[in-house]
This record gives sequence, C-alpha cells and structure tokens, in this order.
Amino acid sequence: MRQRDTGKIVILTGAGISKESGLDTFRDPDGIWSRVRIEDVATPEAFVRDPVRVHDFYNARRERLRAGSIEPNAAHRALARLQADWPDDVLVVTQNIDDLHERAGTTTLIHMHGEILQARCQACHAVSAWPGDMTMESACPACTQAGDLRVNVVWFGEMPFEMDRILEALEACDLFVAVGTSGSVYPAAGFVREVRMIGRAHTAELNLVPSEGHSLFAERTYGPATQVVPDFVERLLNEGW
Ligand code: BJW
Repeated sequence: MRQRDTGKIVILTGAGISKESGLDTFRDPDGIWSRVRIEDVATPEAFVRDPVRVHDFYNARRERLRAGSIEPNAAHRALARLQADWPDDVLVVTQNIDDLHERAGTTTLIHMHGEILQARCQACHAVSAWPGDMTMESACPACTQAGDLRVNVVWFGEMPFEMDRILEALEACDLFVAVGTSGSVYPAAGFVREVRMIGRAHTAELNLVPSEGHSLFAERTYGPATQVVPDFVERLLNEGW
C-alpha cells in the first residue's frame, strides 16, 4: 500500500462514469430523459398511477445491465484501485443504480439513489436482491405478499439513502471529487457547496463537459471518464493533491 501525508477522500459519481460501459446518461441529447418523461417513470406518483409502466421501464434497464456486453470500465477500475490502495480513506458515493462500481471491486460505496438490482416491499419494507423482471404479481421474498414490490431506487421527491453518513463524510473530507455528473439533481448537486463551506478540502470535477456547478470546483478536467479518471487516480497515488 502506498503512503501519503493526509486525507479523507469522497468521490461522487454519476451516470457519465458508466456511459462508456454502454449505459445511457439522463440529460445528454441521447439520454434517458430524451425518450421518457420523468413524471411518467421516476416519481412516486407515477408508480401509483401506472405501476406496470414503471416496472417495464426498470425491467428494460435491468435487462440492459445484465447484458454480457455491459462491464465496468477503466474509470470504475481506477476508483476501485484507489480504494484498494487507501482502504480507510476513500468513500465512493454513487448516484448510479447500476452495480458497475461493485463489479470493479469498490467495497466502501453508498448508492444514494438506490440499486436497480434490489426490490423493496412497501408492505414489510424488506429489501431483497432482485436480478430479474418485477411485475405486479411478484411476491416479496420476506413476507410473501404479492403486489407490493417496487424497485429500490430513489425517485424525485423521495429522500436519498444514507444522507447522514454522506454529510458526515463530506464534513470530514480533504478531497472531494465529482465524476460524470451534470450537477442538476439535489442534494448531490449541492455537495461541492457543503464541502466549500467547511473550507478545508480540495475540490475537483472530472466530466465530459463543464457541469452546472463547475465554477465551484477548484480543479476541473474535461474528457471521457475512461481517460481522465485513471489519469487523476495515477496522479493522486503518485503525487497526492
Ligand atoms: C460523461 C461521459 C463520459 C457523459 N465521461 N462524463 C428545486 C431546486 C432544488 C431542488 C429541487 C427543486 N425542485 C425539486 C428539487 C429536489 C429534486 C431535484 O434536485 N430536482 C432538480 C431537477 C431541480 N431532488 C429530489 O427530489 C431528490 N430528493 C430530495 O431532494 O429529497 C429531499 C432532501 C432534502 C434535503 C436533503 C436531502 C434530501 C431525489 C432525487 C432522485 C433522483 N433520481 C434519479 C432517478 C433514480 C433512479 C433511476 O436511475 O431511474 O437519479 S433522476 C437521475 O438524475 C438519476 C441520477 O442519479 C440523477 C443525476 O443524474 P446524473 O448522474 O448527474 O446524470 P446526467 O445525465 O444528468 O449527467 C451525466 C453527466 O455525465 C453529464 O454532465 C455528461 O456530460 C457527463 N458524461 N458521458 C464523463 N463518457
């Protein structure tokens, strides 16, 4: 393991890190929100109104994720390597619901917007692994009740997961890095402000193009994640920040 002087690192990732693995982003011109409306598939109201449509939307994305061609890319692997080298100091907070960070080897990871490969029972609140299709007939593995399962993701208007743990890590960090996120969805979009308010940490944005909050980052590097993330990690491991 390499040694260095200081610091805790929080890395926030978004859909851009999985783009070169073959998964769509949301707000790019060819992104998911160019094909479906948020109000139809990604709110609790949409699920009440038309659960079959919402299940179908996530079933199709689950099937895509399971396709043999979808693998972690060099950016996921670089973050896993950073965490393996500095296991006590690196927390990855992802907005992504895919499992590519885990498959790359990242272990200290928060899925703040949930996981598409999990089901949550609205009757007993149990969370279960759910690799296949989900329908209105699907039964909860814990309470056996059918018809109450939903995908375990965070829709608009719902509270993201593990916010207390995330805010604590942001307060304690010395380096905050945002990778592949447009900075348009809160509370994640506000993390850089939280970190700056405390005033100690270095902040870096790695993205294809400047995000909405780009001017808040002290350091900005633009290019495909598979190039800029491994370069950034190599620099961190060799020179620190
Ligand atoms: C590349 C690349 C390559 C491409 N390499 N880069 C008014 C003001 C402020 C807030 C609100 C408001 N009205 C409502 C709100 C709150 C709302 C919100 O933020 N709305 C905004 C639209 C304004 N937020 C919420 O409701 C959240 N909950 C909440 O706030 O609870 C209350 C609370 C209060 C206080 C504290 C804490 C909580 C919940 C948000 C849930 C978001 N859910 C989704 C769907 C999840 C399930 C699913 O996947 O279907 O999460 S929406 C979608 O957006 C998904 C993503 O995680 C999220 C962020 O998107 P992301 O990852 O940034 O993707 P893109 O596509 O936007 O950007 C990709 C970037 O990658 C781009 O910049 C590209 O350039 C780049 N890129 N290729 C590197 N190869």
